[in-house]
Amino acid sequence: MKTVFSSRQFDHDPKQEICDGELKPAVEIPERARIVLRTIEERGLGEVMEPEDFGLRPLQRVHDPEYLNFMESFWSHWTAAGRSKEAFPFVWPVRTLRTDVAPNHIDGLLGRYSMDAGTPLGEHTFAAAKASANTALTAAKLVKDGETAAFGLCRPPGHHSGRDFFGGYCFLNNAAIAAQWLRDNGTDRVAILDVDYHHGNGTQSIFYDRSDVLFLSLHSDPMQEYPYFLGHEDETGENAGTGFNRNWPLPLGTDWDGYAPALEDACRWVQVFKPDILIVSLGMDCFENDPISGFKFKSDDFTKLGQRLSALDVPTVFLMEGGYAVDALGTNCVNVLEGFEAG
Ligand code: OKP
Ligand code: ZN
Repeated sequence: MKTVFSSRQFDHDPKQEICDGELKPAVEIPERARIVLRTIEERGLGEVMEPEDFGLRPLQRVHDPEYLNFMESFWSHWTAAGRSKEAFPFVWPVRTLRTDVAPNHIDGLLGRYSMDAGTPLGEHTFAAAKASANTALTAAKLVKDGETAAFGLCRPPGHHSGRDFFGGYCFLNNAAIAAQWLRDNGTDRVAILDVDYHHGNGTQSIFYDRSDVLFLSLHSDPMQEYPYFLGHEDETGENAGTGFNRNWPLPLGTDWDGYAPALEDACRWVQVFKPDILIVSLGMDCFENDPISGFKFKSDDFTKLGQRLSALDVPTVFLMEGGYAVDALGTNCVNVLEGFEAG
């Protein structure tokens, strides 16, 4: 299987994040990509190639132009306000506050275009996020042009980012951008299966009213896990998209035996939908030793996941999302991809 990655993706290098009432070392770090690259090489998964530059157009098909302008100009506004370190939002337009007027001040704009205070934004963040989106697009193109599967080593990840906001370590929704690009380039039906430990709220929201892109997500129950405000079982789509969104919220402590029946269910939905291409939002944070997560996958379970997806017999684009047990991340990720190839 071919892997796509750009060294520009290393340039988003956050130092700290707000977590548990403290500033802690960031977990969504460049080392995540390094260990995956090293394991791909060690295990001979296949060629690693640079992404093509698809320009702004595919990003504009998913994200709000004002949001993209904000991201593009963020660092110059931030430094003009006298700040030099990475930024965190701290005020949001919640119920009773106005969203119909955009403030001028950078602190107001940070709140307008974000969902949480846990996602550091630095000088090179948006350049890295664009490279990550190009990685996703290039992997999608490989599969559209006939590869059985391809791996986009995306980081920063994408699935929490919506049409006009960043959050959950995500700035551009790589899976949504790839899905929309496929739809715009001759692919009729796209399914997105999100197996990251966290619900893919951004991806769900982007396709919620559409029947041409099926969104399926298995994740930790939002009653007790980030992102808390989306990902329940009763969210099944709206308008034309009614019935084209499915969530499997699972309890803390879920292991492979608890996960497998939900995965079977999701696989049946894929089979009924008959996508031309499947996009897998591939998080490895269901791993038992993940520092911020609460599931109990062993490394071998990731192989089983890959094998089960392979049995769907659909051309598949794997796009990396989360996974923060850095030492095991390469093994767990390549286990999925090798499991898919062997299955
Ligand atoms: C991104 B992805 C822990 C804070 C957790 C958000 C988690 C984002 C996960 N104190 N912050 O889905 O892996
Ligand atoms: Zn996650």
